[in-house]
Amino acid sequence: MEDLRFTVQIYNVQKVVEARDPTSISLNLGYHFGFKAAGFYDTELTTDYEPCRWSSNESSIELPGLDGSQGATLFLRLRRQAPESVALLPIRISFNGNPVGESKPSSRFEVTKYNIPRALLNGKEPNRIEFSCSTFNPARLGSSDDFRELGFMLHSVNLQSEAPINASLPYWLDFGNETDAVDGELRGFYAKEPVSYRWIEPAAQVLVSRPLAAEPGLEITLRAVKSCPDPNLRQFLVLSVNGVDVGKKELLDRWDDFRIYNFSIPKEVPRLPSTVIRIRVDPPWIPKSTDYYTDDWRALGCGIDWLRIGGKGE
Ligand SMILES: [Ca+2]
Repeated sequence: MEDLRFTVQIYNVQKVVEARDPTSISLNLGYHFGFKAAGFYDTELTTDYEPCRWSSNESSIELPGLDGSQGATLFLRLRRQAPESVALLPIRISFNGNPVGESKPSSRFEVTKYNIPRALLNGKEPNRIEFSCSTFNPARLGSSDDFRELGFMLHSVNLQSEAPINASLPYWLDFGNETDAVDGELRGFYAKEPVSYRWIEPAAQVLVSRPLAAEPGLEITLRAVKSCPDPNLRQFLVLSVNGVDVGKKELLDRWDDFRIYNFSIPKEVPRLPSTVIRIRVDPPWIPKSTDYYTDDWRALGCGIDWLRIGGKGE
């Protein structure tokens, strides 16, 4: 069988919990240089310490082949930052030589996505993404001593097959990973913690650009931890998939003791082109100034290490 996915991370060996996932290809430009890329400057850190690479006016990346029997979604996490006097034209994006869209990123990193019809996907040959954009030269504008021609800042790229999620092609998302916000569009998540997980707000959402297969017996598994360290405050994890509740489980551990929670996906859950998972913690932990447990005053749902959708009991 052809591979549908692999994820590349080279700087944290611990997080490779599962074998290669064949349904998507993820690339973090900050840390990974294994794929052929042209027209990008060396890695640097933004003022928010996010790794990225500036592009020049023409740039490209070659990703490996991805199963061509389904279409795919291309996700880009990028931003653009230029002096106000610079008129920025949209970035033109093509895929294997065909235009697939334009991007007008803001000055904050945001994820944009593009539909890649299956006719454009290469199964065995590399898939080439090309960017074309206007540039500016900070030194020439007198705003710094940087003489480079700068286009946009790219953080990461993900090419995700639209193959339905089933027992043989599960979906896997590692929170706290460098590309997690691209691999599953995240809402209601706080910034990554250094040890590869994220806290959520009282409610959060993961949008997966793949449908659930029609087959029965699928389940969602999360590795999570309770936020409130006070054992007298009982907190429950409440999950819904595509708007249908799939269960409520008490969060049993605290501090650093993550635990695995399973939720069956009933057949009543609609099968949609994208799958929306809503995660709620009831009640959330909203620390009071008198709490001696913490110096963290955020409203916290729970901590989540990873999420998986696949066959039961694997
Ligand atoms: Ca993790």
